[in-house]
Amino acid sequence: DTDVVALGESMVTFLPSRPGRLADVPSFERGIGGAESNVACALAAAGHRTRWVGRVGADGFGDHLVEAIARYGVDTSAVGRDPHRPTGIYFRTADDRGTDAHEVVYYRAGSAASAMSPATMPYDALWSGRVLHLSGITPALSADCLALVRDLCDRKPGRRSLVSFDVNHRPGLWRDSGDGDSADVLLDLARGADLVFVGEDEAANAWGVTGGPAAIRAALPEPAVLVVKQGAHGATVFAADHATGRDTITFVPALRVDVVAPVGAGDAFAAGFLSATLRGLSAERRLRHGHLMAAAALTVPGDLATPPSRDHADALAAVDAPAWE
Ligand code: KDG
Repeated sequence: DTDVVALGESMVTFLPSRPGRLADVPSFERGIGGAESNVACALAAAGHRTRWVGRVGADGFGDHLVEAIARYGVDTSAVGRDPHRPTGIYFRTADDRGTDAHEVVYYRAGSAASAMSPATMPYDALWSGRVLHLSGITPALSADCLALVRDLCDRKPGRRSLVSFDVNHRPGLWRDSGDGDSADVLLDLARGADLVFVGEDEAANAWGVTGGPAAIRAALPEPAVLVVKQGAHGATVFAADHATGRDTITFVPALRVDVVAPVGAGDAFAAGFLSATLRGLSAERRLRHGHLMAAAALTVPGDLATPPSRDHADALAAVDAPAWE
Protein backbone atom coordinates (compact mmCIF):
# COMPACT_ATOMS: atom_id res chain seq x y z
CA ASP A 1 0.00 0.00 0.00
CA THR A 2 1.34 3.36 -1.00
CA ASP A 3 0.83 6.37 1.25
CA VAL A 4 1.59 9.18 -1.19
CA VAL A 5 1.93 9.34 -4.96
CA ALA A 6 3.54 12.53 -6.26
CA LEU A 7 3.20 13.56 -9.90
CA GLY A 8 5.42 16.13 -11.56
CA GLU A 9 8.49 17.06 -13.52
CA SER A 10 11.79 16.41 -11.80
CA MET A 11 14.96 18.00 -13.07
CA VAL A 12 18.66 17.77 -12.57
CA THR A 13 19.68 21.01 -10.85
CA PHE A 14 23.01 22.77 -10.94
CA LEU A 15 24.04 24.63 -7.80
CA PRO A 16 26.70 27.32 -8.19
CA SER A 17 30.12 26.77 -6.65
CA ARG A 18 30.12 30.39 -5.49
CA PRO A 19 27.78 33.37 -5.23
CA GLY A 20 27.38 35.84 -8.05
CA ARG A 21 25.85 36.30 -11.46
CA LEU A 22 25.16 33.19 -13.49
CA ALA A 23 27.48 34.59 -16.15
CA ASP A 24 30.38 34.52 -13.67
CA VAL A 25 29.86 31.19 -11.92
CA PRO A 26 32.69 28.89 -13.04
CA SER A 27 31.29 25.52 -11.97
CA PHE A 28 28.22 23.87 -10.56
CA GLU A 29 27.40 20.94 -8.38
CA ARG A 30 24.75 18.55 -9.61
CA GLY A 31 21.65 17.98 -7.50
CA ILE A 32 18.09 16.87 -8.00
CA GLY A 33 14.99 19.03 -7.96
CA GLY A 34 11.33 19.00 -8.77
CA ALA A 35 8.79 20.16 -6.26
CA GLU A 36 6.66 17.01 -6.20
CA SER A 37 9.50 14.48 -6.11
CA ASN A 38 11.04 16.61 -3.33
CA VAL A 39 7.86 15.94 -1.35
CA ALA A 40 8.05 12.23 -2.15
CA CYS A 41 11.72 12.01 -1.12
CA ALA A 42 11.13 13.82 2.17
CA LEU A 43 8.14 11.60 2.94
CA ALA A 44 10.13 8.47 2.13
CA ALA A 45 12.91 9.68 4.41
CA ALA A 46 10.25 10.10 7.12
CA GLY A 47 9.28 6.45 6.71
CA HIS A 48 6.28 6.66 4.36
CA ARG A 49 5.70 4.52 1.30
CA THR A 50 5.85 6.87 -1.63
CA ARG A 51 5.85 6.76 -5.38
CA TRP A 52 6.92 9.40 -7.87
CA VAL A 53 5.23 9.42 -11.27
CA GLY A 54 6.77 11.54 -13.99
CA ARG A 55 8.53 11.37 -17.30
CA VAL A 56 12.20 11.82 -18.09
CA GLY A 57 14.33 11.49 -21.21
CA ALA A 58 16.10 8.29 -22.19
CA ASP A 59 19.35 10.05 -21.31
CA GLY A 60 21.95 10.17 -18.56
CA PHE A 61 20.17 12.89 -16.62
CA GLY A 62 17.00 10.81 -16.69
CA ASP A 63 18.96 7.83 -15.33
CA HIS A 64 20.42 10.01 -12.61
CA LEU A 65 17.03 11.33 -11.49
CA VAL A 66 15.41 7.93 -11.38
CA GLU A 67 18.37 6.41 -9.53
CA ALA A 68 18.79 9.29 -7.07
CA ILE A 69 15.07 9.48 -6.24
CA ALA A 70 14.89 5.69 -5.87
CA ARG A 71 17.79 5.90 -3.40
CA TYR A 72 15.52 7.90 -1.10
CA GLY A 73 13.24 4.87 -1.02
CA VAL A 74 10.71 6.28 -3.48
CA ASP A 75 9.07 3.85 -5.93
CA THR A 76 10.03 4.99 -9.43
CA SER A 77 8.65 2.00 -11.34
CA ALA A 78 5.92 4.07 -13.02
CA VAL A 79 8.25 6.81 -14.30
CA GLY A 80 8.06 7.07 -18.08
CA ARG A 81 11.08 7.39 -20.39
CA ASP A 82 10.77 9.45 -23.55
CA PRO A 83 13.20 8.53 -26.32
CA HIS A 84 12.54 11.75 -28.22
CA ARG A 85 12.62 14.47 -25.58
CA PRO A 86 15.32 15.41 -23.05
CA THR A 87 15.23 15.50 -19.27
CA GLY A 88 14.71 19.04 -17.97
CA ILE A 89 17.52 20.77 -16.10
CA TYR A 90 17.91 24.07 -14.29
CA PHE A 91 20.61 26.34 -12.94
CA ARG A 92 20.54 28.61 -9.95
CA THR A 93 22.70 31.41 -8.69
CA ALA A 94 23.31 32.11 -5.03
CA ASP A 95 23.44 35.46 -3.40
CA ASP A 96 26.43 36.16 -1.18
CA ARG A 97 24.24 37.10 1.77
CA GLY A 98 22.84 33.60 1.63
CA THR A 99 19.28 34.78 1.87
CA ASP A 100 17.87 34.28 -1.57
CA ALA A 101 18.40 32.64 -4.91
CA HIS A 102 18.63 35.45 -7.45
CA GLU A 103 18.24 33.63 -10.71
CA VAL A 104 16.63 30.37 -11.72
CA VAL A 105 17.22 29.44 -15.32
CA TYR A 106 15.22 26.50 -16.63
CA TYR A 107 16.07 24.37 -19.65
CA ARG A 108 12.84 22.44 -19.71
CA ALA A 109 10.76 23.69 -22.66
CA GLY A 110 9.91 20.64 -24.76
CA SER A 111 11.19 18.31 -22.03
CA ALA A 112 10.06 14.71 -21.62
CA ALA A 113 7.83 15.78 -18.74
CA SER A 114 6.12 18.45 -20.81
CA ALA A 115 4.68 15.59 -22.89
CA MET A 116 2.80 14.13 -19.90
CA SER A 117 -0.88 13.91 -20.79
CA PRO A 118 -4.04 12.00 -19.92
CA ALA A 119 -3.18 9.66 -22.80
CA THR A 120 0.41 8.90 -21.72
CA MET A 121 0.16 8.61 -17.95
CA PRO A 122 -0.43 5.42 -15.92
CA TYR A 123 -3.65 6.19 -14.06
CA ASP A 124 -3.50 3.01 -11.97
CA ALA A 125 -0.19 4.15 -10.53
CA LEU A 126 -1.47 7.71 -10.07
CA TRP A 127 -4.41 6.53 -7.99
CA SER A 128 -2.48 3.87 -6.06
CA GLY A 129 -1.89 5.91 -2.87
CA ARG A 130 -3.92 7.29 0.00
CA VAL A 131 -2.87 10.75 -1.21
CA LEU A 132 -2.09 12.02 -4.71
CA HIS A 133 0.14 15.09 -4.45
CA LEU A 134 0.12 17.59 -7.33
CA SER A 135 1.31 21.13 -7.83
CA GLY A 136 0.60 24.22 -9.88
CA ILE A 137 3.93 23.76 -11.67
CA THR A 138 2.74 20.85 -13.84
CA PRO A 139 -0.18 22.70 -15.47
CA ALA A 140 2.27 25.44 -16.54
CA LEU A 141 4.41 22.98 -18.53
CA SER A 142 2.14 22.40 -21.54
CA ALA A 143 -1.48 22.16 -22.64
CA ASP A 144 -1.27 18.37 -22.26
CA CYS A 145 0.06 18.70 -18.73
CA LEU A 146 -2.73 21.14 -17.91
CA ALA A 147 -5.30 18.65 -19.24
CA LEU A 148 -3.78 15.93 -17.08
CA VAL A 149 -3.89 17.97 -13.87
CA ARG A 150 -7.42 19.17 -14.68
CA ASP A 151 -8.50 15.58 -15.01
CA LEU A 152 -6.90 14.61 -11.69
CA CYS A 153 -8.38 17.63 -9.88
CA ASP A 154 -11.85 16.92 -11.19
CA ARG A 155 -14.11 15.90 -8.30
CA LYS A 156 -15.33 12.75 -10.00
CA PRO A 157 -17.28 10.26 -7.93
CA GLY A 158 -15.11 7.33 -6.93
CA ARG A 159 -11.86 9.31 -6.84
CA ARG A 160 -9.60 6.84 -5.09
CA SER A 161 -7.12 9.08 -3.29
CA LEU A 162 -7.22 12.36 -1.43
CA VAL A 163 -5.88 15.02 -3.76
CA SER A 164 -3.26 17.35 -2.30
CA PHE A 165 -2.37 20.44 -4.33
CA ASP A 166 0.46 22.88 -3.69
CA VAL A 167 -0.29 26.05 -5.66
CA ASN A 168 3.45 26.63 -6.36
CA HIS A 169 2.84 29.64 -8.57
CA ARG A 170 5.80 30.04 -10.96
CA PRO A 171 5.07 33.22 -12.95
CA GLY A 172 8.14 32.69 -15.18
CA LEU A 173 6.88 29.31 -16.34
CA TRP A 174 3.41 30.59 -17.07
CA ARG A 175 4.87 33.45 -19.11
CA ASP A 176 6.87 30.93 -21.15
CA SER A 177 3.78 28.81 -21.72
CA GLY A 178 2.01 31.80 -23.26
CA ASP A 179 -1.03 31.23 -21.04
CA GLY A 180 -1.72 34.47 -19.24
CA ASP A 181 -4.59 33.01 -17.24
CA SER A 182 -2.55 31.24 -14.60
CA ALA A 183 -4.59 32.88 -11.85
CA ASP A 184 -7.90 31.40 -12.92
CA VAL A 185 -6.39 28.07 -13.83
CA LEU A 186 -4.67 27.66 -10.47
CA LEU A 187 -7.75 28.71 -8.52
CA ASP A 188 -9.88 26.30 -10.46
CA LEU A 189 -7.47 23.40 -9.91
CA ALA A 190 -7.15 24.19 -6.20
CA ARG A 191 -10.96 24.12 -5.89
CA GLY A 192 -10.91 20.48 -6.99
CA ALA A 193 -8.37 19.36 -4.39
CA ASP A 194 -9.06 18.04 -0.89
CA LEU A 195 -5.99 19.61 0.68
CA VAL A 196 -4.39 22.82 -0.62
CA PHE A 197 -1.12 24.54 0.30
CA VAL A 198 -0.76 28.16 -0.70
CA GLY A 199 1.57 30.98 0.33
CA GLU A 200 0.08 34.28 1.41
CA ASP A 201 2.42 35.92 -1.16
CA GLU A 202 1.22 33.57 -3.91
CA ALA A 203 -2.42 34.33 -3.16
CA ALA A 204 -1.62 38.03 -3.41
CA ASN A 205 0.45 37.72 -6.61
CA ALA A 206 -1.69 35.19 -8.43
CA TRP A 207 -5.16 36.05 -7.23
CA GLY A 208 -4.88 39.55 -5.83
CA VAL A 209 -6.19 38.30 -2.48
CA THR A 210 -4.41 40.42 0.11
CA GLY A 211 -6.53 40.21 3.25
CA GLY A 212 -4.56 37.43 4.94
CA PRO A 213 -5.52 33.81 5.64
CA ALA A 214 -9.24 34.45 6.23
CA ALA A 215 -9.57 36.27 2.92
CA ILE A 216 -7.77 33.42 1.16
CA ARG A 217 -10.14 30.91 2.75
CA ALA A 218 -13.08 33.00 1.58
CA ALA A 219 -11.71 32.85 -1.98
CA LEU A 220 -11.10 29.10 -1.70
CA PRO A 221 -13.79 27.51 0.46
CA GLU A 222 -14.01 24.13 -1.32
CA PRO A 223 -10.99 22.12 -0.09
CA ALA A 224 -11.65 20.32 3.20
CA VAL A 225 -8.25 21.49 4.40
CA LEU A 226 -6.53 24.72 3.38
CA VAL A 227 -3.03 25.53 4.60
CA VAL A 228 -1.92 29.15 4.24
CA LYS A 229 1.84 29.57 4.56
CA GLN A 230 2.82 32.95 5.95
CA GLY A 231 6.57 32.83 5.38
CA ALA A 232 8.74 33.46 8.43
CA HIS A 233 5.61 34.31 10.43
CA GLY A 234 4.05 30.84 10.46
CA ALA A 235 1.16 28.97 8.88
CA THR A 236 -2.59 28.71 9.39
CA VAL A 237 -4.71 25.67 8.66
CA PHE A 238 -8.45 25.80 8.00
CA ALA A 239 -10.11 22.42 8.44
CA ALA A 240 -13.78 22.06 7.55
CA ASP A 241 -15.80 20.51 10.34
CA HIS A 242 -18.66 18.72 8.65
CA ALA A 243 -20.77 18.53 11.82
CA THR A 244 -20.89 22.29 12.33
CA GLY A 245 -20.25 23.38 8.76
CA ARG A 246 -17.57 25.71 10.11
CA ASP A 247 -13.79 25.69 9.99
CA THR A 248 -11.46 24.85 12.80
CA ILE A 249 -8.60 27.35 12.46
CA THR A 250 -5.12 26.68 13.83
CA PHE A 251 -2.05 28.91 13.59
CA VAL A 252 1.49 27.83 14.48
CA PRO A 253 4.47 30.21 14.21
CA ALA A 254 7.45 29.16 12.10
CA LEU A 255 10.85 28.35 13.54
CA ARG A 256 13.42 31.12 13.36
CA VAL A 257 16.38 29.91 11.31
CA ASP A 258 19.32 31.44 9.44
CA VAL A 259 18.24 30.86 5.88
CA VAL A 260 20.83 29.43 3.50
CA ALA A 261 18.46 28.97 0.55
CA PRO A 262 14.66 29.06 0.46
CA VAL A 263 14.44 26.53 -2.36
CA GLY A 264 12.69 23.33 -1.37
CA ALA A 265 11.28 24.74 1.89
CA GLY A 266 7.69 24.72 0.66
CA ASP A 267 8.05 21.12 -0.49
CA ALA A 268 9.55 20.11 2.85
CA PHE A 269 6.72 21.89 4.66
CA ALA A 270 4.15 19.98 2.60
CA ALA A 271 5.94 16.71 3.35
CA GLY A 272 5.95 17.37 7.09
CA PHE A 273 2.29 18.35 7.06
CA LEU A 274 1.31 15.33 4.96
CA SER A 275 3.35 12.96 7.12
CA ALA A 276 1.62 14.14 10.29
CA THR A 277 -1.76 14.04 8.51
CA LEU A 278 -1.22 10.42 7.42
CA ARG A 279 -0.38 9.59 11.02
CA GLY A 280 -3.60 11.18 12.27
CA LEU A 281 -1.84 13.87 14.33
CA SER A 282 -3.56 17.09 15.44
CA ALA A 283 -3.68 20.22 13.27
CA GLU A 284 -1.12 21.85 15.54
CA ARG A 285 1.26 18.90 15.19
CA ARG A 286 0.76 18.86 11.41
CA LEU A 287 1.89 22.46 11.24
CA ARG A 288 4.78 21.85 13.61
CA HIS A 289 6.03 18.96 11.51
CA GLY A 290 5.69 21.18 8.43
CA HIS A 291 7.78 23.90 10.05
CA LEU A 292 10.43 21.43 11.25
CA MET A 293 10.92 19.94 7.80
CA ALA A 294 10.93 23.43 6.25
CA ALA A 295 13.60 24.54 8.73
CA ALA A 296 15.76 21.60 7.68
CA ALA A 297 15.40 22.56 3.99
CA LEU A 298 15.97 26.29 4.62
CA THR A 299 19.35 25.64 6.17
CA VAL A 300 20.91 23.73 3.24
CA PRO A 301 21.76 25.09 -0.24
CA GLY A 302 20.02 22.37 -2.28
CA ASP A 303 16.39 21.34 -2.72
CA LEU A 304 16.53 18.46 -0.27
CA ALA A 305 17.71 18.31 3.32
CA THR A 306 18.18 15.17 5.35
CA PRO A 307 15.08 15.41 7.53
CA PRO A 308 15.11 14.36 11.16
CA SER A 309 14.02 10.75 11.76
CA ARG A 310 10.39 10.25 12.71
CA ASP A 311 11.17 9.80 16.42
CA HIS A 312 13.44 12.80 16.41
CA ALA A 313 10.82 14.93 14.61
CA ASP A 314 8.18 13.80 17.12
CA ALA A 315 10.41 14.82 20.00
CA LEU A 316 11.14 18.20 18.41
CA ALA A 317 7.46 18.79 17.60
CA ALA A 318 6.60 18.21 21.26
CA VAL A 319 9.02 20.87 22.51
CA ASP A 320 7.53 23.92 24.20
CA ALA A 321 9.91 26.47 22.73
CA PRO A 322 9.02 30.17 23.06
CA ALA A 323 8.35 30.34 19.31
CA TRP A 324 5.66 27.71 19.72
CA GLU A 325 3.82 29.14 22.67
O1 KDG B 1 10.21 23.79 -4.89
C1 KDG B 1 11.47 23.60 -5.47
C2 KDG B 1 11.25 23.61 -6.95
O2 KDG B 1 10.87 24.88 -7.33
C3 KDG B 1 12.46 23.25 -7.71
O3 KDG B 1 12.90 21.96 -7.39
C4 KDG B 1 12.26 23.36 -9.20
O4 KDG B 1 10.31 22.07 -9.48
C5 KDG B 1 10.87 23.09 -9.66
C6 KDG B 1 10.22 24.16 -10.39
O5 KDG B 1 9.54 23.83 -11.34
O6 KDG B 1 10.34 25.32 -10.03
